[in-house]
Amino acid sequence: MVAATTSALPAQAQAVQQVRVDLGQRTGEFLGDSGGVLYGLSDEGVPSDNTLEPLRMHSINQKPPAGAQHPNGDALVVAEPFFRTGGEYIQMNVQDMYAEWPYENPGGVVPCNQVCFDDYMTKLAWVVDQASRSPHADRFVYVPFNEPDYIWYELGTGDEAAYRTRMAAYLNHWKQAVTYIRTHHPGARVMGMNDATFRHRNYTDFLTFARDNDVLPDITSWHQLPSDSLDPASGNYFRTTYRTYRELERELGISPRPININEYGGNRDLTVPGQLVKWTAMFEEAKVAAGGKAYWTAAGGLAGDVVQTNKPGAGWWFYKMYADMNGGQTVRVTRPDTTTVDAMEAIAVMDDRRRQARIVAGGTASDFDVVVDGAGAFGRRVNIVVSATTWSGQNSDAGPPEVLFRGDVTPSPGGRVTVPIRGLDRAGDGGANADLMAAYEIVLTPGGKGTGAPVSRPWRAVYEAENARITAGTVRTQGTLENWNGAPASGTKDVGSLNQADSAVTFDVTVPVAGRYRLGVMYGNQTGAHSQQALTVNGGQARLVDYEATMNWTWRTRADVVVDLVRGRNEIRLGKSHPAVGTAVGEATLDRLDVERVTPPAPRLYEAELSQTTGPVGFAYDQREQSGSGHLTLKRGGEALFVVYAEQDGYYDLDFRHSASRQGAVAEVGLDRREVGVLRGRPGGRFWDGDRQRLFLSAGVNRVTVRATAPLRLDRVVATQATGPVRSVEAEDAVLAGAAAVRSQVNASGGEFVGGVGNGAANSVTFEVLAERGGEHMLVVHYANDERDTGHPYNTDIISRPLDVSVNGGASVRHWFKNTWSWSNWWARGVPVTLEKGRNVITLFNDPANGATAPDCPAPCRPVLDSGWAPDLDRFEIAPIRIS
Ligand SMILES: [Ca+2]
Ligand SMILES: [Ca+2]
Ligand SMILES: [Ca+2]
Repeated sequence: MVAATTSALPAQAQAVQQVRVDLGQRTGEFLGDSGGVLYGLSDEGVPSDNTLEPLRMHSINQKPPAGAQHPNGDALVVAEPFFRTGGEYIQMNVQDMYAEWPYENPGGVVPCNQVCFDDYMTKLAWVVDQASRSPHADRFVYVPFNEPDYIWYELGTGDEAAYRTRMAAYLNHWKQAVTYIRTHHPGARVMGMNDATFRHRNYTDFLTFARDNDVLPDITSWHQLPSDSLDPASGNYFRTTYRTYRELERELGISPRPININEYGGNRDLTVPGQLVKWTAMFEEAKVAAGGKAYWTAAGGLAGDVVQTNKPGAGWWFYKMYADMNGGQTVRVTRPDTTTVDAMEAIAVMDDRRRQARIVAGGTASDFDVVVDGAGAFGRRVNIVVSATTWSGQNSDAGPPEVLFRGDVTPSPGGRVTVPIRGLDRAGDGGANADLMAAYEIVLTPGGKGTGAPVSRPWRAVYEAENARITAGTVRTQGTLENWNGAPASGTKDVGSLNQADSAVTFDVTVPVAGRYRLGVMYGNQTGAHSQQALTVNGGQARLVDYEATMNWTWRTRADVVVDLVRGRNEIRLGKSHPAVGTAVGEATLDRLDVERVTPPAPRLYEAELSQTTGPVGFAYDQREQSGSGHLTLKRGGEALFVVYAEQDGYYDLDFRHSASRQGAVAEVGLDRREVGVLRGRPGGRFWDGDRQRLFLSAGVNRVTVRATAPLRLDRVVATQATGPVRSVEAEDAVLAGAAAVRSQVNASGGEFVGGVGNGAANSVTFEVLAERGGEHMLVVHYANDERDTGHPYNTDIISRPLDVSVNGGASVRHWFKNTWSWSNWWARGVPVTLEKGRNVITLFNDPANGATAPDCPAPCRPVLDSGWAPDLDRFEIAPIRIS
């Protein structure tokens, strides 16, 4: 195996920039409330609870019940998953009752006139009626007007006379709306003024009026969207708008409101860890009580951070690093560059209870040192774990952050530790330097005890398509500081228009040894169906590489191909055609080629002391035999939550390392909040015992919990791929009823699928399963769904399709299947079913009678919330969730 093995921190150098962290200078409780999102949830289960709970999200912004603005994301619907996974409150943009963007103005004039406002009040009355009767009534926050500087009132005008007229109308309407809400929904919170851009003039007039008329917002909100939000020289720099706003409150004698920057970031920022750290660090420094990613593309995926429904992108792992700071106190961070737009940022916390310091830094292509003062608090030896998550494309999943260094260091006599952050040890383009698109996490704990194996990683290289040899193709620049709402691209560029017979991109790839390598082609495919390119390695046998459809040309995913390479230089060509295989179907844009040495799948290790905990849990760092730097001491009711990553749907062995003084069951093991087993104490033996659970995990993230029923110590969990009794059934082999019919599709398993399911229980798919034992099983549904609404200026308006699942004729359970971008993209989603021992009959359908409706909603609105159709069904896998 060729690997980059690290047993020491990289050498320190004189010339690199330094970010300083002083663990002795506390700046307040870590809030961690900026992981919110606009339309990040679209349906029950989309995205999955697994992707929500570990992020400890504070607030989200969704449409009011039955709103016409988007086909999904109804606040009442997503309230259930959001609140059960720990969310605090949901904002509703009342005007999202309207269908158009910008919102249709029923009066036809600016500012909104009486016709307009009367119509608005019918909408507001509906929203208040629905929200106030919800079991979550106290957790909805009203946003009466959205971007009034732009919509209906156009308060952003530079014409002072027009401004005064418009602002007077707006303030009058604000007062009436807020009064209505507070009268009819006592205790409800109101947020405003929610301008697209913060303006001193507008907020001065708004706050003065609101103070004098007793209609102050409970939460103040505005948006920070363009890159100048990150520019110290700009009036729109967030640190400036924040300071201006707080000064305004003081001048006006208004008590400090919580602030929610409920839309932040452009497309070039979203999904990119190195950009996300810049935004969240500013918000955390200001102790902004909440912030949310903007909605530029598609609903139901946390603004691109969740791929499909349960797979994490790199951005998801960034927000997990951020959430893991929860419980700490922020400490002083001194940035190396406070004057340049888009410069690096960092957040740092000290957590006395856990005895951990956590730092997340990044967003720079220049190497840097993290200089930590106050590290003497951890003792004479400090354990350091450095890991990184870097951009994985908008629609391809990312594994857990890669550990770059793990080991003990000795602080200087003054308590200083310097952690050099260099490249990700990748060959090829730019890999030697710190990664601009990456966020780096540094965790400090007491060292000196425990065992940590040196870090071993497969050899990797990255090659930008725009730097390769290009024939009949066009290099395009994507998201940049100036083009802030362009999609991000690796190196800001990609290669498109590869649609001529001789179009090709040829990479010169140099590898250290001959052998098998995985090529990760980062591409975009807006053709709506699978497309292809002809691949040759060193002029050898050609083959066609298949590319799933993506949302558009710049919404990238990764196609993996395994090839044999020779030692030294290799020529890898991706072209439109090749004499041996003919012309490829369709076309694709190319952003980057990742090259990775194929190594055997390695177990993944999760240290308990780095897990998320609740209840009576202590952190100990005193056992010489422990793995990592420490372990947990759980008392009855204490819980550790591990985010366990699975490359694919399938069985994994989970090995729990623990110790207890009591014989027998000492803890419950949970998978995705279902109990699946117990840990047993074996006192008198070795200090650390092991228990193994073989569980069926879902591709992406899984929540594995250990909840103590008696005191125990918990050291770590190791997950290793395993095998088990997975049964597979092609949908076309099932019993079809009614309109359900077999159809052909080249990318479907077996070349066929079943369509026409839906619009009544009679149109169904039924198949039998023999279960060796009764209990919970996972039903993995392979499906396609490209239903969309009529379109939207900046969103794809995708629609999730429901499937009613009935076992042995019992009551059906409804699950939602997210849009797959194309009718030929076959994705998989596992849903739990309970089977009896022996023969079981599973029936799938979509009965619209099982869908939610809102028959009395005021037009334009959506009286029927769910699609009447089921997704197209390709095949199913059925597997017991746990096998002993
Ligand atoms: Ca590129
Ligand atoms: Ca441990
Ligand atoms: Ca099939």
